[in-house]
Amino acid sequence: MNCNQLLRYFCAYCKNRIWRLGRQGFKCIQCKLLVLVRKKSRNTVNKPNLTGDPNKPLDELEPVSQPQYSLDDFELIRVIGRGSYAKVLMVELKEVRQIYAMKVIKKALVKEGGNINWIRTEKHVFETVSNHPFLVGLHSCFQTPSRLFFVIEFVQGGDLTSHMQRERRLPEKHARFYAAEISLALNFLHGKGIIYRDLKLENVLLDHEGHIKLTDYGICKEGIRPGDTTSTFCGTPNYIAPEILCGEDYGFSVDWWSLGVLLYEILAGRSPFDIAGASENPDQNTEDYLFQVILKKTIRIPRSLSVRAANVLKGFLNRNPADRLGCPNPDAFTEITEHPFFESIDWDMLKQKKVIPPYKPRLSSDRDLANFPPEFTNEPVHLTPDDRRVIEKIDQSEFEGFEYVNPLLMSLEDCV
Ligand code: AFU
Repeated sequence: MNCNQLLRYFCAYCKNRIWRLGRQGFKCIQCKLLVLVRKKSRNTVNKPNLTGDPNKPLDELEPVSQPQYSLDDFELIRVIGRGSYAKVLMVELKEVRQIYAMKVIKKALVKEGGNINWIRTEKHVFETVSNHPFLVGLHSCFQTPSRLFFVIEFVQGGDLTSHMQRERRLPEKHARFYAAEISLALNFLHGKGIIYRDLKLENVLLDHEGHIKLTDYGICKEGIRPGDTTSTFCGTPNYIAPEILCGEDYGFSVDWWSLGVLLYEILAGRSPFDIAGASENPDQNTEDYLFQVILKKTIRIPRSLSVRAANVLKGFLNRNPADRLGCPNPDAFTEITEHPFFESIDWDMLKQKKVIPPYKPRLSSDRDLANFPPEFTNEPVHLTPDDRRVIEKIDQSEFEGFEYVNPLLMSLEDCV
């Protein structure tokens, strides 16, 4: 694939110029209606210009096979994260020397539970949210006999865990900015019928300017209409809402609880469920004990916080989801935007990324290591060679159609 293969395309419906790369079908950004493909190159351009002729005929269009990436297209640079099922690498797409994050999942592990739906969900959520300013977008997907690969836009500033390790706690003004951008991201997901279910410091990334981007859609729940509920027990212990712990059906409310926990953490410099001295007492170090604390212990708000901050925390950390800030009715988001804590936020400006972030990550180059967790920076990056006996047991039909390329993400900024 080559970035000089940018051709001229126009949406047959709204006549707007659209962009694509290689030989892939394309969706119009303006009306989001049509997927177009064209048989042959007419104008090969090096720099996109937006003044194409919208009246060019579309008669040369025909469906073509998707272009595909493979592991050979990437240089693996280093490990940046590791979860139970996946490893996340920093990689470079060699041809355009562009840095990406690559989530690598072993098919053998995916299949262990007999359920590969979460992979479909992760991919589908990526497709749904790519191009939202505060949600990490997908570049492409491909597979080898042993593994699945998600190539994800690289977010350069690292995550909020590392930021908090440097800062300990944030001034209310900074915390307000992050909480407000996260709220917009959550509200967008909810509007798409998606419960995020994994909001935590580690999943909040900062871009080069300091705007937030949420990542990791592996445990999202899709297809939730207002008022719908689900019941799977999942999440990261410290952030799990009481209604999940109680085994009750739950809805979007769980994400606002997690935002409460996260906002508490960045304002107070510790979790609302930390117990002083717990580390010395083994009984207080268990997950069960933590769950009891989440369910029952009175949450103490540090006196140093303003009344407004204390109130917004109490609002999100309300154990009754029906009374929780942002939850009671379908239009509950205005309850958040109109909360006194957010009074100084211009939500329209914020949505357009026009509010200047309180902190700009320091980056010397796009391979800068400053924001990397030290435990990973020395870890060698390589994928173990495929083992025939393992691969033979994999039902490859489960992964058919996993390949994907997102033409919108690849278009302008990455290819000029
Ligand atoms: C899907 C889980 C994690 C991810 C995707 C990302 C991602 C990204 C940059 C980073 C992650 C990044 C950059 C620097 C540091 C870190 C992450 C610091 C220590 C872990 C993360 N499922 N990851 N761009 N797109 N980390 N904690 O999407």
